[in-house]
Amino acid sequence: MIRSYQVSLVELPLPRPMATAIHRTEAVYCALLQVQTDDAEGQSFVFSLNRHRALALKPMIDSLAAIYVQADENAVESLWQQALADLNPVGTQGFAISALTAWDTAVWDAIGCARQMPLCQMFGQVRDQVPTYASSGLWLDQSIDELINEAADFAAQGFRQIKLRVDGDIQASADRAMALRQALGDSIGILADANQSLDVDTAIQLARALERADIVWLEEPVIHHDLAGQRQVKDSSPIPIASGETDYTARGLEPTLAAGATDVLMPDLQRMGGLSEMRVVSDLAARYHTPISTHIFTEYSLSIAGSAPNCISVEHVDWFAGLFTQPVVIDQGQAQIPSGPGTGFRFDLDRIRDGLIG
Ligand code: SMN
Ligand code: MG
Repeated sequence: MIRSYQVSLVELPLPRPMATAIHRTEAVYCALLQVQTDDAEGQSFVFSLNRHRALALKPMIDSLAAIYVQADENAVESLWQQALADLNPVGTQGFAISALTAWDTAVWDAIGCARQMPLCQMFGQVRDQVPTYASSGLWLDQSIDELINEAADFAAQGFRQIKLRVDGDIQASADRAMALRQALGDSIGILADANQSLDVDTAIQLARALERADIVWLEEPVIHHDLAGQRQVKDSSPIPIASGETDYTARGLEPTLAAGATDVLMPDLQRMGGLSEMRVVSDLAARYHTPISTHIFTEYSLSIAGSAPNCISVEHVDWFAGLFTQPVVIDQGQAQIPSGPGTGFRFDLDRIRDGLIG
């Protein structure tokens, strides 16, 4: 039975400020959840790029305690359904789903820890490593020299793919991609993320301009709900399109799949509602013959990547490494699926104390 829980709020400064077409921040602000069952402690976190909003995550998480505390943790999927119904009056998107993510992920972790088994194994392990790409860098505000230096650092850390942020300045974006290609040679994959900043015509032109740099994919070319527009970009694009990080729950991603609007679906753990729904959305994507690549949350997404046959890669951001006792292990471009119990990642409680904001 789930007996008790605690929420802690932690600020993690970024090594380099993030700058995409729509995001700017110098730190990430995390809400950590620890859940005690009779047999184990389960852990999880969700986050915001904005300090005030991270503080607002705590009451949302508290609001689900009435569903989870005193419940049998093994009923985790049924608890998910109950929590979703309970959240219905405030809407099943946004922070409501973030709070559900925190509970669902921590409860799964507790189940895995109690059984001394990695979640990936409980979910049906299909691989012990998965391709990954370096994503916490190559921001829009960096000079070409800075991009090249950072890309070389990523290659030295063992990455074989990196993600560049692009925008509607087609010439500049293509020049930056080409400069990376020339500096890195052909052995490194370059992905490009436009963060929904383009109109359809600009996206089609940018995709053509990026073709010369042999890009792996163009991510979120247009606003996420313009599925007809994104389908048009996909149909005229010489390079694959990836999207999905902005939508909530598998139901929220099904229209993207049904519209044939993406080549690769990128579910985000915090926007799915936790590991239960990450499994659901992986299966759903498989029914549409669409591969998935998980969005950020590298540590926790590895349990899904190791068990979903249609998962082709995980995005790697190092922002959350400071929460954990051990890092994600990257070897020759592959992230290693953890072999410890639960998610395989435990909070470094001493280190976390330094960043506590609530
Ligand atoms: C991104 C967006 C928001 C938070 C982190 C990262 C970005 C990505 O779109 O895909 O890396
Ligand atoms: Mg993105």
